[in-house]
Amino acid sequence: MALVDITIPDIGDFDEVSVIELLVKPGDTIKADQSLMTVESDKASMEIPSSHAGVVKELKVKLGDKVKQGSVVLVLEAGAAAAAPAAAPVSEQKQAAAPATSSPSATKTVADPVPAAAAAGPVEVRVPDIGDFKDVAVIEVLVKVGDAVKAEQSLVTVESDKASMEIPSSASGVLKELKVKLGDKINVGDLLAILEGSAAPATAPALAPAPAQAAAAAPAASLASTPVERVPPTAALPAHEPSVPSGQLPHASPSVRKFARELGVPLGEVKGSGPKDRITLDDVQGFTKSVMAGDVRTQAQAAKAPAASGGGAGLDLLPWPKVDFTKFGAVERKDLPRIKKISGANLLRNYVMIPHVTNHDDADITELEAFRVSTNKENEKSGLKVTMLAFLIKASVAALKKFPEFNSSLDGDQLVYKQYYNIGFAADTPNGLMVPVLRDADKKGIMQISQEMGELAKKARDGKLAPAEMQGASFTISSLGGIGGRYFTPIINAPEVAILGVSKSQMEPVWDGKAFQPRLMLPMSLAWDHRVIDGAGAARFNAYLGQILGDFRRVLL
Ligand code: CAO
Repeated sequence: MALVDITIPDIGDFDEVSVIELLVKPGDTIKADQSLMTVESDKASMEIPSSHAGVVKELKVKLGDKVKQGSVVLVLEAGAAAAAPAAAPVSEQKQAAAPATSSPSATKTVADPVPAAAAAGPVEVRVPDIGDFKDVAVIEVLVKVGDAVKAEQSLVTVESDKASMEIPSSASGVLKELKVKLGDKINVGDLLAILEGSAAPATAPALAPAPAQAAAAAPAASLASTPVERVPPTAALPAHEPSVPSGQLPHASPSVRKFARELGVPLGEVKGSGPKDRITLDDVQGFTKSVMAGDVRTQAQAAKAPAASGGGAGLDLLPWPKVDFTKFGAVERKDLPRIKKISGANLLRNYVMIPHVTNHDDADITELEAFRVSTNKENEKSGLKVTMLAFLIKASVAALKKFPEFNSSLDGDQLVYKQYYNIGFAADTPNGLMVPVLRDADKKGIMQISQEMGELAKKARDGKLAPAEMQGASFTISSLGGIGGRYFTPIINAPEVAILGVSKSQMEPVWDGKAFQPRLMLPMSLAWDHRVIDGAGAARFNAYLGQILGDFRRVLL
């Protein structure tokens, strides 16, 4: 088995190009013409093909190395196939291709160096030698009519499926006419642009004639451009199958790649806005801005900070602290009651999954409380006590009717508006929090609501609530008024979208425009799901509720 040095073939005018990607590794079995690595200049990127089939013995270059024509990049143990290589060794090709005699057709395409004296008239800029490539697409137009163009300034970017390159101007001047547009297919010698007032420098680039032999002798895989002196950077495009280990290379011109590399932007993560999702300079800039603004993270950043990586893949919180409490004093352990275990899991889910907001407000219940007390006095003998919560349920139904989204549930991208008004109310029981549901509150009077509530609350305390009596609520009220406190943030009982928390009312001085009046004020805390309800809606709901509680006759309106 012969060891063969694989060298960089003729790559045109490039003195040195950087190795930006290695596509094979020692031990790999490769075919003739298979891409070994990608090299890049500031104008073009190209893949370097293997001239032989065989097994990679040694890589002679690493990422970032500069290589040029003739550099040994790899040692290959040539296989049987090597006996009849698809491509002649590069050194042979070069010899065969070396004579810089122009083919007639190439000569036709050459824009000879323009003497400065003759530079005033229009100058045709043509597509230089682009090697074996035919019909490459214009994917970017980098100048516009009226632009002052310098010699060697890139005019357009063209791309095949194997490489991209920028086509430079062979002269300087003002761009009078652009002869190509996006999507055009171009070939060597095609007229690209007309410049006016050209003053081609003594070193004005001429287009490289493609040696006739090059095309004949070079294998399909070779980089067949053979530029002559003063040739602008052009790259022949290798006609070989790319072999990219992990997915496709991002679509971008060499200058964009260079720019991205300088900024440390991972091109594979940038979404291209150009034709065929090609990444433009603007895309790279936009991506950089987004990362800087914290709108997106690169995969590398996300890997370093998985907690904030998003994607909904869990909260990734710190582990719960494990403390040996006995180190600090005596302790007693008891199992969490069954209801607390169940309600705890529900509360946690609701707390974490719902974007809660709570609006606090006060309702003036001075008259309502007076009415409630007198009603209870009147009904003392019946034994039925009217509670403030019964009024709150009735007032809430009126507000739910006026603001129906509060009586809805989120189901995917839809809101389910309920036509029923079943009100859950939090009940404090020896076993923990339970939420019995008072059905069809809209169809019941205060007395009936008070009575049913009392029965449900008793059942809850006695642990006798049937599952059906805790289901089907469309809105919930949690009243701590009988206990105390001022405002709190209740947790929404999913899949409901709002919950009203009520705290202990107390007499407060309220300004009536002339003087402070003693008024009984009820603190209300309305927590709502911001996916469904907006702050303004919540404020209106609270205000309306306050109006009803302030004057219950409004329920009738
Ligand atoms: N402001 C001031 N006093 C109030 C009041 C309020 N907002 N609400 C009720 N009260 C008074 C009542 O007037 C009653 O006083 P009187 O005995 O002098 O008439 C006293 O507080 C007790 O009321 P109650 O508790 O018997 O009746 P209720 O309708 O207010 O409440 C129930 C019933 C089942 C909701 C209640 O017993 C209960 O369990 N509350 C706790 C709810 C809870 O735990 N919420 C938190 C959930 S989140 O963890």
